[in-house]
Amino acid sequence: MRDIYIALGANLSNPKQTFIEALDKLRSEDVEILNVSGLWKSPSWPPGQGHPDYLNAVAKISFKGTPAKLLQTLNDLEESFGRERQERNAPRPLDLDIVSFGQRILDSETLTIPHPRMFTRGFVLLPLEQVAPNWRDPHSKNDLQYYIARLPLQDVEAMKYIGTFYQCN
Ligand code: PH2
Ligand code: MG
Ligand code: MG
Repeated sequence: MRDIYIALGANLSNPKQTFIEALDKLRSEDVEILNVSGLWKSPSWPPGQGHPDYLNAVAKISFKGTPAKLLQTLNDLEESFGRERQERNAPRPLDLDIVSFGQRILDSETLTIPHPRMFTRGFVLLPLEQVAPNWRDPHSKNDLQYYIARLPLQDVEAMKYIGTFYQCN
C-alpha cells in the first residue's frame, strides 16, 4: 500500500479557501488527490499563546516521486501562500505536513516519516481517521484507535467538526 497522507493546517487569512486552492494546485504538480477529510476547527496548540484557532484537514494522495521531492513541493506551495519560516508553532497561512508515506519509515535531518508529533495531535488523528480508518503506524503497528484513545479528553472535546469542503472528482 503506497497511500500517502498529508495534513493541512492554517490559522491566518482564509484557511478554507486556502486549502481548496492548495489542493487544486497540488493536482497540477503530479499529485493525485484521492480523498480529503472534512474540515475541523480547534484551538491553537499549545494552549495559552493567544494564537487564532486552526482549521485542519487530511488528504489521501498518490505521488510517484520521492518523499524529499514531495516535501519540496509542499514547502514551495506553503511559500506561495505567504508562509514565512518562523519559530515553531508561529501562526501560518498554510502548513502542509507529510503524515505518512506508504509504509516508509524515514528519519533524516529534514524529514521524519511518519510525522513525529502526529500521534498526540487530535487535529491530525481525527481527520486522518475519516480518510484512513485502518491506518497503522508502520513502526509500532499500533492502529489509529490506539492513539485516539490516548488523547486527552479535553483535546478531543475541543475539536469542532465543520464538514466536507472538497470534492475530488
Ligand atoms: N499546527 C501547529 C501548531 N499548533 N494547532 C492546531 N490546532 N492545529 C495545527 O495544525 C497546529 C497547531 C504547527 O504546525
Ligand atoms: Mg509543517
Ligand atoms: Mg504542522
